[in-house]
Amino acid sequence: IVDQKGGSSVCVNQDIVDKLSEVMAIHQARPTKDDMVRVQVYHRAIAALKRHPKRITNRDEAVNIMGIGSKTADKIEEIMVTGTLERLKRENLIDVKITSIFLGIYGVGQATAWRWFAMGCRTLKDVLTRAETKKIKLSEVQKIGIKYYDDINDRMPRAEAKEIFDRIKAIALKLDPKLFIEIMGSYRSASRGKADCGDIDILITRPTDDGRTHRGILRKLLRNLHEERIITEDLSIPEDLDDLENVYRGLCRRDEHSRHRRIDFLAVPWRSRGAALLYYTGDDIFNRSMRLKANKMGYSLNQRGLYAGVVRDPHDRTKKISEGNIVASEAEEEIFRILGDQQKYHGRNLM
Ligand code: DCP
Ligand code: MG
Ligand code: MN
Repeated sequence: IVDQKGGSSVCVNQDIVDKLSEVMAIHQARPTKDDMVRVQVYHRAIAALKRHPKRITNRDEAVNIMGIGSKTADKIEEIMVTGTLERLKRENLIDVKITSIFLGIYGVGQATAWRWFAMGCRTLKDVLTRAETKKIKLSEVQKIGIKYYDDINDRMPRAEAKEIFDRIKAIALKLDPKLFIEIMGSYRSASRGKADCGDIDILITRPTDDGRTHRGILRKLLRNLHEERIITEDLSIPEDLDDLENVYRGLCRRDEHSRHRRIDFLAVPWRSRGAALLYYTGDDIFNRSMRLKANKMGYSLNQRGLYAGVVRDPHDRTKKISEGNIVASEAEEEIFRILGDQQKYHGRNLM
């Protein structure tokens, strides 16, 4: 079973992490709401275990770790005592194994993977054959996802991410020397200490004190990167490339002998840079816990800023009745200060 995030760093409780990851993959492959909830539960527990510096020796130690509930602690105990989980021996894992192959295709989600499995597809070749006979309609993005399947599912050494980023940064600064361009994601987050990156995440913005913005820069930059053959494929191009706030996803490579790598650009208005830095550094578990903490304190946090006085529809928590007022967005430090001192635990270098 492939770990979708490819988390390769080894920790002192690695055997437990591995078994829990196997159970998580079972839920990940199946399309019910209940399975989706369980994926979150395991994802959180695994992240907490990876951060825990000491070897766990009994159930009590497990249950005392933030992010690990009593049912997960039971499972951890079972792994410690028996070396595995009864559940894993009982399961017929064929659907899990096959759908996890399909989920590795960029642009394929759980519903599609499941549908293809139910149609009888067992390999990528089966999918391509059915696409030829028009039984399956592949999107352009899914076609790219299959063509570069191995490259996209591989992780790159940090040094390669840095090399590609440095070239991009030089090109970007030629377009506008005042541009703020930084590499984010797993590369930036020091405490995560990963030796490799799943993709390259780049944040773009620009100070506005001279009355100018980064409007239009992303369009020019992408054109140059295509010309330089650094970007090789577009996966998602924003509707309006000239907006100040934009997300672009694509593939890139260092040179024609290198593998293709995933690359994301996030452009944000200068005033949102703190919230954007915070969000885009992650990881996703950390972000979720920060958002939860904000909600508990009566705030609302997203990649644009920290808001007070947001009123949500009690019947649909995703709907906002009132937008609230922005209380912090320009500096990461300010958001951390209001929400409490979490940066030490996360080990960031604040910008
Ligand atoms: N992010 C998030 N929630 C998501 C996806 C992303 O909060 N569902 C945020 C946190 C991530 C950042 O965006 O750190 C970048 O997303 P990536 O998917 O690129 O993840 P990482 O860079 O953290 O890991 P990887 O090395 O696998 O790219
Ligand atoms: Mg990343
Ligand atoms: Mn990314």
